[in-house]
Amino acid sequence: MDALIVIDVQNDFCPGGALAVAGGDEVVPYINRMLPQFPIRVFTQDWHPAGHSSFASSHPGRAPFSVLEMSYGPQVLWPDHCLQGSTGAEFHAALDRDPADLILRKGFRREIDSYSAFSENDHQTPTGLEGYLRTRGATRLTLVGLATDYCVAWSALDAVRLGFEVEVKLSACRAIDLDGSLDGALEDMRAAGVTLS
Ligand code: VGL
Ligand code: ZN
Repeated sequence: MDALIVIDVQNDFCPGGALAVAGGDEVVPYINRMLPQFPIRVFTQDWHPAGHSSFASSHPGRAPFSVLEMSYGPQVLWPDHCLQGSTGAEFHAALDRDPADLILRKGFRREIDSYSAFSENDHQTPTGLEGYLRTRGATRLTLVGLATDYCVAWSALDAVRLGFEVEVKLSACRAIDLDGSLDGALEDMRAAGVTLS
C-alpha cells in the first residue's frame, strides 16, 4: 500500500518565515492535488522547544548556518524556527490538513535534532513512524515537502534503510542548499536507491 509523507510544510520554511526556503510555498498546490491519490497520508511538523540545541542562539558566539560537533555528530546551527505553538510552526495556511491521517511531530527534545521523520539525528532514537506505517500496511512511500536536502533527504534515506520502497517527488520539494547540500543529498538518495521523480 502507498503512503504520502508530507514533510514540514510549515510557515517558518516558507517565504517570510524564520528559516525560509526559496519557493517553499510553491509546493502547497501540488501537494493538495496529490493527497486524494494516497490511501495513507502522514504530515510531519518540526516542533522545537525554546532553547533547542539546534538553534545558533543556544550557543553563545556561534553564527547561524555554522556547524557544531555534537555527541551524535556534526549539527548545523539554525536560526530559531518552528517553536512549539508558534505561528511559524503551523502548517502553511493553504495546505489541506484535513486529509492527514497522522501528524507526527519531531525535534521536540531540547538536546537532539530530528531531521528524519523516522529517527532523531543520532540515527538511533526512533520517532515511532516506522511502526505506524508497517501496522497500516504501507510498503511504498512517496515523500514531498521541505527541505529537500535536510528533512526530506534524511527521511528518504532512513526509509530505504528500513526496507520501504521510496520515491521523492522533486517538483513538490524545495531545498535550503547550504554549501552544495542539495547536490550531496540528491547523490546520496540516488546511491541508496531512492527514486527521484
Ligand atoms: C529542517 C533544518 C532544521 C527541514 C528542519 O525541515 O528540512 N531543516 N529543521
Ligand atoms: Zn528544525
